[in-house]
Amino acid sequence: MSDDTGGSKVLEAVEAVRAKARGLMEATADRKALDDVRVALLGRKGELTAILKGMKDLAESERRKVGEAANALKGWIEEAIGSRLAELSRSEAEGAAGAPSGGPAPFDVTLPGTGRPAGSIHPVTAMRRKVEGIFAGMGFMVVDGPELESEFHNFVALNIPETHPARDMQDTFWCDDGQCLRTHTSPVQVRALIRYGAPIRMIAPGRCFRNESIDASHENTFFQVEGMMVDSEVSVANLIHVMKAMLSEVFGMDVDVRLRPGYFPFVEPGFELDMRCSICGGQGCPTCKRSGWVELVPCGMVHPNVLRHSGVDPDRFSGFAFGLGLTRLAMMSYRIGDIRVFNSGDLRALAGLGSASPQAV
Ligand code: FA5
Repeated sequence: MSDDTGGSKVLEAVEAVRAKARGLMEATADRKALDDVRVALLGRKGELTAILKGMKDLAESERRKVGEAANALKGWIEEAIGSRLAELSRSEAEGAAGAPSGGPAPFDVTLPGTGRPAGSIHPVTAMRRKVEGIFAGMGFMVVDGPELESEFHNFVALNIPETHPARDMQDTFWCDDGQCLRTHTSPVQVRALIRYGAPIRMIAPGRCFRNESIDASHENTFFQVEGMMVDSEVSVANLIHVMKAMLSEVFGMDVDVRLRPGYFPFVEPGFELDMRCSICGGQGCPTCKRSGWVELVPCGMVHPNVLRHSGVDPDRFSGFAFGLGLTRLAMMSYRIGDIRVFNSGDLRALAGLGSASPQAV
């Protein structure tokens, strides 16, 4: 005979409470709802509490079985409430972060980006590229030389021996090993002649250095473009033609220039080609030292001694050379009144300059 005093029914009730508890907990949307579930199941008048209280009416043998099942369910419910509470706390925290009134706004992929300011080509680089293009069109090759130069290439081969007064005009920075920061791009004339021989048409853009006082038109670091054409019948007429062709290409129209005699130990005869100041239109300003003219292209016919130093026979070949002040050309072209802007790193001064079209004077 069975001694079932209702224990199997109570076990069924325990399982029914477990199923109900699972459903209720999954449906809870917040802490308050979860607490209500806890009270409904485990509170003083809760369903599981009622089962536990009713155990006293069961037979001894059933009480233990039902007790174990009911206590296991109690443990399960408490654990389930704990994990559901953790889930609810996490989503509440995420909701607060995304709420318009607290924390950063939620990420919206449809909003326009904040954008990054686009960089631009430095005006000196833009001008160098333009000049290279112009000379390439006239059959000149573009060559490069070292910024740290030997005394031979920077001075001696250019007809400026150690005691020559012309050295005073190009004071520079010397290394212990006798090399110097080149004062001009002219040493590349010598290097190119030694390497390629004559006939030759070349330009050599590059950085130069001088130890001198800085003002609106003088920097200790600036750019030049050296140019040279050596062939069997090159004359001053060729020099003038090439200079005018280059400047009118750069400025997009005929520019006002003047030639005056100039002295450089490595050319004979030597000239200074000046351009009417585009900053003041020739009225006089700090950039042109109030003269209305900016010294732009010193030039001349290559001195026979330079050809000799470079292994070229001056009886067979002649040529012209020039040293264009590239930084000053960029100043004129982009109407930048102070050379110090170029090395200042001030983006307000440089932004967009290099991508603008060069201005006619
Ligand atoms: C020379 O440097 C010669 N090597 C040029 C040359 C080459 C003459 C070939 C004949 C034949 P000069 O010292 O004048 O010359 O400089 C040439 C140009 O460089 C100047 O006209 C000027 O535009 C620019 N320049 C010179 N010094 C500075 C400086 N401190 N800051 C900015 N630009 C400078």
